[in-house]
Amino acid sequence: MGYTIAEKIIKSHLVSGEMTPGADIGLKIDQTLTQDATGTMAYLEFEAMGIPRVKTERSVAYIDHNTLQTGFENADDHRFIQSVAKKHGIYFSRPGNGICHQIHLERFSKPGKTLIGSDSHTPTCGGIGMLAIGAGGMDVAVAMGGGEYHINMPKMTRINLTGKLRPYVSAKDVILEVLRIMSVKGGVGKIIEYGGEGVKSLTVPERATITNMGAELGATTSIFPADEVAREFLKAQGREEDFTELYADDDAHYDEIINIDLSLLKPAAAMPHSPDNVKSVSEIGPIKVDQVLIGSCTNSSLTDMLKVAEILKGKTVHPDVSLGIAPGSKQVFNMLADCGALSVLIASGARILECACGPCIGMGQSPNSGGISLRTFNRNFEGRSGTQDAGIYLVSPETAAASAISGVLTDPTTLGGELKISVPEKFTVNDNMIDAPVPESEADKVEILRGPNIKPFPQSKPLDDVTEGRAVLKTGDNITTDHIMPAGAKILPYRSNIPYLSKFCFGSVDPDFSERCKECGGGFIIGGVNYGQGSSREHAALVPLYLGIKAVIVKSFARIHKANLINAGILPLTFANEADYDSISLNDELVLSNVKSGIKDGSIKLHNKTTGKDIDVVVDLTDRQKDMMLAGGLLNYTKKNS
Ligand code: MIC
Ligand code: SF4
Repeated sequence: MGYTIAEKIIKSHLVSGEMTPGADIGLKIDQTLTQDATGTMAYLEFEAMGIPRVKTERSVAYIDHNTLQTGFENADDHRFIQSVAKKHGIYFSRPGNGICHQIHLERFSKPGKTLIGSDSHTPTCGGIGMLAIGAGGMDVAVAMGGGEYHINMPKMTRINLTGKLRPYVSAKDVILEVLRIMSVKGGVGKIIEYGGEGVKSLTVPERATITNMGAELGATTSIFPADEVAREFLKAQGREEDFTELYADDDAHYDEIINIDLSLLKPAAAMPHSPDNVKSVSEIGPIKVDQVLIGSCTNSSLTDMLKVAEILKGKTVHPDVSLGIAPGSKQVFNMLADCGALSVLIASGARILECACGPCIGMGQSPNSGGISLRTFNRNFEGRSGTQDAGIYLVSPETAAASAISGVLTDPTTLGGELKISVPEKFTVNDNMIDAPVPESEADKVEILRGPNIKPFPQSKPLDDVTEGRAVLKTGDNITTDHIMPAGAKILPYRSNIPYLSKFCFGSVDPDFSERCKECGGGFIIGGVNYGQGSSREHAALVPLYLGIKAVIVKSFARIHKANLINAGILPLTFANEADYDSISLNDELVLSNVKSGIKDGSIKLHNKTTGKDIDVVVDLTDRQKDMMLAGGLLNYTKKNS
């Protein structure tokens, strides 16, 4: 039997384990990326490992998230990351150069290679045939040090694309359709591969929009074949030598097949407050819009921006709408300026934002109270925009631009005609904002610049065999890491200060959580299905660790968060019988007995002292994860084994 694209890459990078679905596999990692909101912690962890030089083919540190500098904290973190990068062999993309995923795709992506990044949208580079996976910062630190990256061998889903998108229907509408079909938990434990005749009609940036938002499916990653279109993209970037052809074998086996006819798709929107709450724009109707934002790692390519400029040409943004546009990279920004499209955007009244994540992570541009904001981004979780009662709709650049002019949600296909843009054959290549590290022989001379905001991160200890505590929180389903550890302009500057961050943990779910943990000396969190979906931020594990959380007991977990809990030495448990979720209430006193042998055997007894009930909980860990839990987390495990 033949192999899928992902299986081919896994096979050529397999260091340990067997390629059977669910089994633990260790992969050799060729490239890593970090961004600044997760990077400071990842590099502190890398330093703690004591390895002088990264062992990957290419590691890049980007500054793109924390670029609103309202105090010294962010700038200090940037300096810290810059100095660590210089010393330890990491390329450094300076603030202003753009969003990590967009730049990585343009300048460093290579079909057939492996990439892990401390950001959940790392699968963007799957658009060119890389196996690109989002991970916790500690996993990235280990990979930089030459260690394997472990995942459970995913199942393979094939999405067959036929036909061709109609004018004004966009790659974003394709992934919104996939989200509608599969839901935010439909991709858990799977790699989503795209294939079929329809693939040829999609450019690499369009493919990258689709793989980027595969993160919202909960998928391990998404990937497209590396075909002639991929070769052309690399050639346009002056990197044709980085091309390798990569297709699935004709007789490759897929566990699931989904067919999508591109020609039937309509412009769509994900309605508040979940990326899978998808309807067609025409079905939702012409709701009044207060804000439109175009950009983010999902939709900020030159193609996206040129389409927007074409729609805005000669028009003025509606008086009741604020339109913000953030090109994804300096390359995109430069080329927009050179071809005159930037002038069109400015003339329309758009507020041009710097090339960065910006409003996508709540760094500015929060909507008005109860405002409706259309965004070309990938997440619309409640409160993420910085305005708790705002309603965020995720749409394509075409829908965003058409609605910015009309002031109401507008189906762009009603504009009629063709949407003609011309993308140059050669991109403008200027890597002057990417600094190379110093040679190893000069590393000693580089001083690490540590600002006062950088505090030591919490160290975990092995769990006691009898672990007691209260249920300090009980949540519902689909809790995101934005709920656990919110982002936004006010809190993000403290990503390297866990004690300060801890005050905001679960703030929007239960404002007393942090205080309660302090009073009770920590305890247990009880949750529903898909607990920890969304961002890869390991702070959503490190902060609970700091607050004394010993175990999280839920109906099911999202992949990256579960790995982050294990890395932090917090026990991830699931109910053997989901109905038992109802038998635990807030503040109940719980006891886990036989923890150590239970970790080895896969099941632990949970006793609810308050109600007297015994509950079976499952410890679903690979052998390596069991050893990690027994050692007290990844850093202790790595120290023990090196
Ligand atoms: C996000 O989109 O939520 C982020 C900010 O990019 C995160 C990483 C973070 O929290 O720093 C992600 O997606 O992993
Ligand atoms: Fe940045 Fe938003 Fe992309 Fe996250 S999803 S990397 S915050 S642009």
